[in-house]
Amino acid sequence: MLKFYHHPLSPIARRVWIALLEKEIPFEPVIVNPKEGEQLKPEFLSLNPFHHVPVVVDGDLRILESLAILDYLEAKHPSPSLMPQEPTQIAKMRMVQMVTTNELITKIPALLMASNSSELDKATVQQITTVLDFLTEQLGDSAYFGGDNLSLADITAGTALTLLVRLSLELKEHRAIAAWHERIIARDSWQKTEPDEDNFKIWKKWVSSMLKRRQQQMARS
Ligand SMILES: N[C@@H](CCC(=O)N[C@@H](CS)C(=O)NCC(=O)O)C(=O)O
Repeated sequence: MLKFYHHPLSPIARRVWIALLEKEIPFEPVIVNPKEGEQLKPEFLSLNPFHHVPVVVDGDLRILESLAILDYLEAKHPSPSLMPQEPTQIAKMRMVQMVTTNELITKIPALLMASNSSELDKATVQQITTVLDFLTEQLGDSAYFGGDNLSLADITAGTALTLLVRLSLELKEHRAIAAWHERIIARDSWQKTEPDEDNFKIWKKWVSSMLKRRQQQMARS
């Protein structure tokens, strides 16, 4: 059976978790707890030398990088499809995945360090607004980024947006995205993978202290 190395509070591993649930692929979960430094142990480093979850092991094949894993799952288990077939929709899907990954997830530290969105610096607010404007344009009048059905774009953008909203991001200026977000979080796969309040607080505290430690290390060097 496919082995899924992850941590339930990792927003990036959650992309793969949701795809596994949406496709109803049987898997064996293996929890790698970064709080205990488990991602740095030799056993895990032999799977991912960059010490990140998620990792998937399917038979002899080991795959790291969440987007590569999503592509593999789609190719190996094409039904139900999470990949549009039409060239324009494929391009849109990949753009949404990459913009979310490169332009939005990078803003998580700023949102974490601010107790609410009014404390954010102007450049961060502008960047998030630009991403939300872009997502609005890509969504258009569709229910999902890939058209009528959920796609890998919704999974990648949806796991990021859900987290940012929990960290106080407001979507009221982006009504189409707010409605799409409501649609996404109502799905079983989102409900089953959403951390409860206690675990969310633990994650926030842990990531904040890790970021503070990194800032101090950088200031010293
Ligand atoms: N580019 C990687 C990033 C994965 C990633 O950053 N995972 C984080 C959890 S969200 C992690 O494992 N951090 C632990 C560490 O870096 O030591 C992917 O898409 O799979």
